[in-house]
Amino acid sequence: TKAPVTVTVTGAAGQIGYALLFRIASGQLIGADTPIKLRLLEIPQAVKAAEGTAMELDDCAFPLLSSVDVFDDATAAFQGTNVGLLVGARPRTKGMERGDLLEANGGIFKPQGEAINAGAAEDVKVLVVGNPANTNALIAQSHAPDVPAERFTAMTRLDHNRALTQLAQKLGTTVTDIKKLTIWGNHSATQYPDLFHAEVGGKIAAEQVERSWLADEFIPTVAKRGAAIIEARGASSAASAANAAIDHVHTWVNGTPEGDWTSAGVVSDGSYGVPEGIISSFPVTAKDGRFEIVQGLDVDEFSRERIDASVNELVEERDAVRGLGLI
Ligand code: NAX
Repeated sequence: TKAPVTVTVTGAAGQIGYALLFRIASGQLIGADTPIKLRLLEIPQAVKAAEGTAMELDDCAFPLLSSVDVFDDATAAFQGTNVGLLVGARPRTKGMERGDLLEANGGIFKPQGEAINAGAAEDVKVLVVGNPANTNALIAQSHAPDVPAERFTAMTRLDHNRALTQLAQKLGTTVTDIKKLTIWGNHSATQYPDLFHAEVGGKIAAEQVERSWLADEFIPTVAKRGAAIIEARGASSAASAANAAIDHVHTWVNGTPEGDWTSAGVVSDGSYGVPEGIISSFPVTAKDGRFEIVQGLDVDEFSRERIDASVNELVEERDAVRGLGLI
């Protein structure tokens, strides 16, 4: 077996945490030959519940699980972390303005960024799941000046996976036949799932569906799927979000297959006119533990408009957190 990987999960007592931790401990995050040391971070009121989950993890006797520790202090929780899964966040409650939401999350992601900067392992990789994920990732990243910015990412893999299945069901095929699908922009209702580069059976997906389906059904269904899940389940996506977090990190560590890519929120290098420094979803490949933005794709007017709309929202969020002194 390989050297153990230390994984810190925040919001460990939440519903995504409960769906995520057992899969990490069973070896699905990194690989079946890598032992895991789990460090769980919660707020003081939820530490007892996190300890309960830790007891259940013990009771699974997972062969790969070397240790489980529970913390209510970020600096301690991120000591030696190789993979940080930042799931805990402040949800928007009734009557809350966007500024209040960003400020409350600044109070979470600033100290977590500082803690990662202070104590995480040299090779730390961070995935932010907690919403607003892209901007929370930007806040954490800006408080970790000693960590390469590219190690901070935001999750759009759930949107990517949702889009794969919607398309597969439409074409009566399977998700494994679909390559090169992309989610662009923000993990929000403005996101743009792109079928103009996606291939199904080697042919462009957008050419295999009616334009009206693409514009009026596919895009809104993917973008509003989170709300549809809440409507149906009475609770927000949890197991599917945990699954996407597993996929994101597994791909980051183990790479994308030749001839395919995935979607992730990564720091923009200015590609495709996305302002440098914001954390936006792009088509990305992964190799040797690094994400790279796929270059050189043609972006037609239909896509341009939608990418710009979502990127503009990210720029507004960045400006708002800048105005609040959070970055
Ligand atoms: P829950 O409310 O069930 O759990 C959140 C947990 O985070 C709670 O146990 C809370 O005590 C903890 N927490 C709050 N502040 C913390 C802090 N400073 N340090 C450590 N823990 C803290 O939410 P859950 O359903 O698990 O969702 C978690 C986050 O994921 C939410 O922000 C949610 O909006 C976001 N999502 C993101 C998705 C994505 O695709 N990027 C999809 C799923 C999900 O909606």
